Amino acid sequence: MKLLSIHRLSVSRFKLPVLPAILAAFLTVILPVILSGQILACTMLHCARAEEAPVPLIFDTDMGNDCDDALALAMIHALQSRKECELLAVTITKDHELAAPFVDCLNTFYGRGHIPIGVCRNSGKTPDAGKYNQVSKITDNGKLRFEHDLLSGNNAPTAVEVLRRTLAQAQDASVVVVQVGFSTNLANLLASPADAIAPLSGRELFAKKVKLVSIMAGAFAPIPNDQGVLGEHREYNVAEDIPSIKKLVELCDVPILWSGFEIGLNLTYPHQSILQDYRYVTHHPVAEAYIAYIPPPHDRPTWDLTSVLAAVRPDRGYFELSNPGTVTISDDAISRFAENPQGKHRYLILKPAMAERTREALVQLSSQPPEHCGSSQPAPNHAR
Ligand SMILES: [Ca+2]
Ligand SMILES: [Ca+2]
Repeated sequence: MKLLSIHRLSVSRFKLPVLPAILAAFLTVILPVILSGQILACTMLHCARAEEAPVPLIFDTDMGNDCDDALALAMIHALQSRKECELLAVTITKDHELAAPFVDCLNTFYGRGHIPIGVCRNSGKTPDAGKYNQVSKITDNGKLRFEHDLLSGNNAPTAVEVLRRTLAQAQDASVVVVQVGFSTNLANLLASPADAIAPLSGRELFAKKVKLVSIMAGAFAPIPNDQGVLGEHREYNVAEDIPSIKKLVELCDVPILWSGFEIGLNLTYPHQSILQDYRYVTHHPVAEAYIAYIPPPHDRPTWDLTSVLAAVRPDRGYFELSNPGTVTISDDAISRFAENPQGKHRYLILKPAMAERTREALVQLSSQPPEHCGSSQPAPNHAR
């Protein structure tokens, strides 16, 4: 008993002075070390982010053939406002003179109407007007609803000229090209000779300046046909210009990241977002384009948006990637992938568990208001 009580006493004596000492040591020595470590880590993270240059990006689009091109361009502007990318130029593969004005209209809406636009004239690729590019022509009381100064693609330079000039001015191995239409422009660029703009051939220029092509094309999983039977899929961007995508695959010396048809198909854009998230202005060119293309309620696949997200935010776990390999395109527009450790191609994989988070990122980015919205300032003067 005595021993026990002595023991108890010694324990309580031990506790009384030692616990506050431990607490004091924790507060004065250990906690500051932890906090400073965290602050240091945060500072390093912040610095790393701040020093990380925005991804220089070229957007090559068949604007007007489906509304995902418009959503994808809106996303690029949001990512540029977040300093995650810089849109260097837009080139167009839809051979109709209203595609370029609609692109300029969107760029101007987001305060960047000065961005160069190049067109593919007389290619004969989808020469119809499309369902929404005429949104750029809508007037209210005699004034354009969506201000812009490129009123016809006939007034724009060719895509090859814009691509050559943009790449010639870029840093080596820096540019990401996001191609979400046909491969017509890139094939023409890769076949272009040296000229007054650059002493390199198109292929040399591309290999020197481009670090990645992020392309929405092909299919890398079985796709249901009209009867619901799974099989190989002749994807639209491939089928519309088979010789050009074959040329791209053959002559492109930099990695290509493929977003197959199945990715956007399994990530549909919620039409509720079109009805609700773009109401920060009375008229929104992206929402009006979507509605002109196919009115809600319809959840359109996000094909082209996925190629933007994968290009600008590659490390955020939105997608998994295939092993390296090589894609080949058949004469009847089927894309096939063969694994090969030396291959320069990978394709995106969407696991069901990732879908909701990835979809929400696409929705939030494409519906993000422009920098000048919410302030009393109009869009900057250089916007046109
Ligand atoms: Ca303009
Ligand atoms: Ca497209």
